[in-house]
Amino acid sequence: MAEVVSYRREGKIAVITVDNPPVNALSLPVRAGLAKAFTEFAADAEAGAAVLICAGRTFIAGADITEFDKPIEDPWLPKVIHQIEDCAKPVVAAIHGTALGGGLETAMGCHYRVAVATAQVGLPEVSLGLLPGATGTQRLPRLIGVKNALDAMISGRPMNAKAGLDKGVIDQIVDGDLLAGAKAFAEKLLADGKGPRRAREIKVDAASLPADFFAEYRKSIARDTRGFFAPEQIIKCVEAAVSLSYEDAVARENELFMQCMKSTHSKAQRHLFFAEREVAKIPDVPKDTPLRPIKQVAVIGGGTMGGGIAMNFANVGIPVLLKEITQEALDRGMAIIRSNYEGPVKKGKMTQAQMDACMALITPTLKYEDIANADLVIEAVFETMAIKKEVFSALDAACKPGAILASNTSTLDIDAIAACTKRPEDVIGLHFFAPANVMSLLEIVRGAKTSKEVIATSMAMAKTIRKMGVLVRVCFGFVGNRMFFPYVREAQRMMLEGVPPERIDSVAFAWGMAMGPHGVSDLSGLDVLHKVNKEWQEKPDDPAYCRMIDVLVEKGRYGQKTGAGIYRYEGRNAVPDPEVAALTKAEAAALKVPQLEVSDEEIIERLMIAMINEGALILDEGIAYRSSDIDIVFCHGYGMPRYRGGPMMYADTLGLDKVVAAMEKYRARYGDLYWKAAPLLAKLAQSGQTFAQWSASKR
Ligand code: 3H9
Repeated sequence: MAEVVSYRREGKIAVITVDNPPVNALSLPVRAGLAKAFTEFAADAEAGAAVLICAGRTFIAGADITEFDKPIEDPWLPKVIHQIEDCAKPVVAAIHGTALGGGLETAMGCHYRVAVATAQVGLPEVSLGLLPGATGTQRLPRLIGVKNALDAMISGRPMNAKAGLDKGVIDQIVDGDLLAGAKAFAEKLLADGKGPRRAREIKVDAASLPADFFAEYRKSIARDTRGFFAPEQIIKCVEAAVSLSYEDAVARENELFMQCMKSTHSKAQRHLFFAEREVAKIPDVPKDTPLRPIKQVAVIGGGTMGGGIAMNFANVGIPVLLKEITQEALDRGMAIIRSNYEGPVKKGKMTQAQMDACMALITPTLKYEDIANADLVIEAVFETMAIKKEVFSALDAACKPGAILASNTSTLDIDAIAACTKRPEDVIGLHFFAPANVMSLLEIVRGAKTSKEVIATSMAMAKTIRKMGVLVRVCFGFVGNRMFFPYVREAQRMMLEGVPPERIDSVAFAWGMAMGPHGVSDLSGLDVLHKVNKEWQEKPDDPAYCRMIDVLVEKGRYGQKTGAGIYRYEGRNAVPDPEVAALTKAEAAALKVPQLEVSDEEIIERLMIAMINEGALILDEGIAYRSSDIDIVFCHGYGMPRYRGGPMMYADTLGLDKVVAAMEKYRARYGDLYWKAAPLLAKLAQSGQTFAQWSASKR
């Protein structure tokens, strides 16, 4: 096997190169290789200084995340970093690409750091449910100050080389060849008689911190980090940096890192990291499938959804035509888009010039002839099959051969839509989530006849517009909504059983959901859910099924948009409504629904397990390819917290035997209709497997 770390000397400068594709992660051979190379450097009397550099596309991008599920093997990273720092001769890190996590920690163990202008440096461990556990929590505050370091580690956001230079983590930006620049830097150190400069010896600037600094800092991040375990551990490490000796603080960092690494949160977040990369791999659509160029897009329907979809393309510089039926609707649509852009401009997140450039890329039109040249057309009209079919017939007539014809339907049969064109191979579902310009999920629905080229192009297009594209197959509601319905069903049923909706929502919120099921129902529109249920041909034969949605819709309570739904709204504030409580009580009596004492644990159990069982059916039917794809759908589209890893990962964490036992418990209470374990779930529970293992076995 080729050496992943090599040592050579060029004149007085030792060049230590890490070459471990794809991202030079610090796997055991790299750590061992670094330890060996720096031992060689220490012993090499001809070498006055060393440059640590990486081959390939990036400097070390972090610890090897795949190793965190296995026992730790020596040499552990902090040991290697201390060995580098303890070198008696100066060491310069030469950074390109992304020096992240353990990569930046290694660079901070070096005595000096130079970088090309395009490099990025950061400690993103928090997004994996971890903390920088190789002395990063101690070195970064020493180099850039406590507040800057906390901001960098709590957000996980990398900084560019210029920001790194300004803050003090980078010493020089190199123009031109990195190795030549780093060697010149090292030679100058030698010429100037400068030796090692150790970050650990810098004193943390604690004196300038107000007495209540950490308490205030905790408050300032509380909303954004709600429920997550790692951010608090990062703060504890920085408190240790301020109050303990370097050695004691590093020991504390190590202890807290281990707690993070073993936490279910980190396992879930690491699972999502790999899931988000795996999702792009489609077994029957090879990587080299030809892609169709997408240079002009058209969106049919200028409502809130259509406008949001159009913005995604304008944001990345792709011209979009927005087609409506009347001038009035078109003007309204363009006005909504304009006001959507004005928000970020006011907040300083976008410049006026950027907004103008985006607006200039969106062209309103009333004519189908204008879209003849579009490479991709996305229909976002009313969610009714008859209207969709009409639009697709018109598209078939108007669009050039090879154009991709997509529907933004959230539930309807893509094959039926495709069948009214002469080119079903060019038809696909692109299900955006509201608000379409904000939510990161894109369900890509392949029809029975959708071509591989169209699938591959759609997956690539998702990446271009910075969405997480998840490929699914046709069924009512696809993956997300099909699993969301049982979740709402249970929330609705518990309401009839006498559990106040606000309690169900607050328990779901405390579990980590961005919003409880009733709040979401009101936000999506009870009228929308009501209509979906009406169109659903296989709706469960159960008079209590989502009954309160129907009752409230009959009373004109559509949710937030009418100021009343399951809640009453004071502005955007949801307020429990005694009228709804009375209506629910009467309805429960009429339906003879027994009133129950339901514990918080049961609320979560019923909401989640109802979803998980549907997920198992979806996997068995091949609607989703692997369980981690489902997890992405819920973490990107339905406000599930990343530290749960998604519904299927949550099931795996609970243990599928426990999930089946819970199903049996409710089956005994409610019968077979909803609570019969899906065959795949039962099978895996019996064989002691997880959804993740089952998915991996299909590879
Ligand atoms: C850490 O450092 C802990 C320490 O503080 C303490 C230790 C004691 N390990 O994303 P891409 C794989 S925690 C293993 O598609 P890009 C990835 O799965 C770590 N594998 O490329 C993919 O594999 P495949 C802190 C990794 O160009 C392939 O590399 N560091 C790792 O879009 C290409 O990845 C981070 O959190 C890894 N660390 O983006 C950085 N990283 O081809 C994590 C990547 O089989 N990494 N892979 O699907 C990233 O953010 C991005 O990968 C990066 C490149 C920006 C580097």
